[in-house]
Amino acid sequence: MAQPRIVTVTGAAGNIGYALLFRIASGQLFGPDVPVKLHLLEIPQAVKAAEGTAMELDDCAFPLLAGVDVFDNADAAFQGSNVALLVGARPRTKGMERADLLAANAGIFGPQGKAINDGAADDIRVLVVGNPANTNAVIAQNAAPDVPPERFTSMMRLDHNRAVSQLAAKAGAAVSDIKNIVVWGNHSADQYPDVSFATVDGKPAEELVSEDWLNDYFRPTVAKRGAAIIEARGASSAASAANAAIDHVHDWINGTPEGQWVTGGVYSDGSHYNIPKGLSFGFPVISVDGEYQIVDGLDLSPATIAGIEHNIAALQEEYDAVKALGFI
Ligand code: NAX
Repeated sequence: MAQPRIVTVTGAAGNIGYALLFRIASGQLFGPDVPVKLHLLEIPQAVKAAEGTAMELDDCAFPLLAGVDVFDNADAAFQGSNVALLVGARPRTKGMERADLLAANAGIFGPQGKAINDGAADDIRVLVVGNPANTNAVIAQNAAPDVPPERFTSMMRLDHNRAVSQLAAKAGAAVSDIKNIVVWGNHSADQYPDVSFATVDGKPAEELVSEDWLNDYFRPTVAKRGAAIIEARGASSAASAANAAIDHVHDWINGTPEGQWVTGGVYSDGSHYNIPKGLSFGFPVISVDGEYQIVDGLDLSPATIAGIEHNIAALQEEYDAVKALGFI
């Protein structure tokens, strides 16, 4: 059997972690022929819970699972990692200022980025899920100067999947008939879900849905879906977030289907769509030979450009704030 791939999952005892780990162990991240070894990273208070999850993983007797180790130390947890899923984060609590939130998360994602820099495998691929995901990815990436910046990504795939599902329902089409939606920008209510280039069973989506539906229902529904889930379930998205994380990494490693893009929160090198260098931004991406590439040269409508500019402003403000605080 092939050498096991090491996957480090932070926040392993949390809700998303619980929805994620069993699917990774069953082979859904890399594919059905690749064994995996799981490294679970938690804060000391949650190590016991993570150990309980590790026991359950053992009890599944997954043929592809080559082992599970639990850590409360980032340097050890990222040693030899091929994939890092950074899920654990500091949530915003009542009365917390944005600067405090960014600082608390910099205290998590800075050291984790450094541990990845110092100990992960050369092919390390990082997906940041913990919010604010885009800026946490920037913090981790800046703490890892020896890792190519494109290896640090942020999760926009849940927003993408939500957009696909909404358009399919409206068009009365199968999800598999929807192609080339993109959600530009930030995993927040600022995001700009865009169907300008989308097709439904080969037909342009904009011929099937009205401008009013797009403005009044589609975009706000996709952008505020996380809040709607909390309202309905009394808890935030967990299985759908885990599913999106698996989609993101699976496609990164195994490639996107011919002629189709997905949305990825990826590093901006400053050369695409006037997005400033250094941001982690939701772009249309394809994956070729194990690397996400930004789909370039799309002819953007004025509305899309305005949506992108709004997201640049929001993310640049967070970027400038963490820079001013000395975290990058
Ligand atoms: P939970 O609160 O259930 O779990 C978080 C876990 O992270 C806890 O077990 C905690 O002990 C652990 N943790 C905290 N600091 C840590 C550290 N320094 N090292 C390792 N572990 C640490 O949250 P959950 O529902 O699992 O959500 C996790 C994160 O995903 C949150 O930040 C959430 O906002 C974010 N989300 C991001 C989404 C996206 O699309 N980008 C969507 C879903 C989700 O809202």
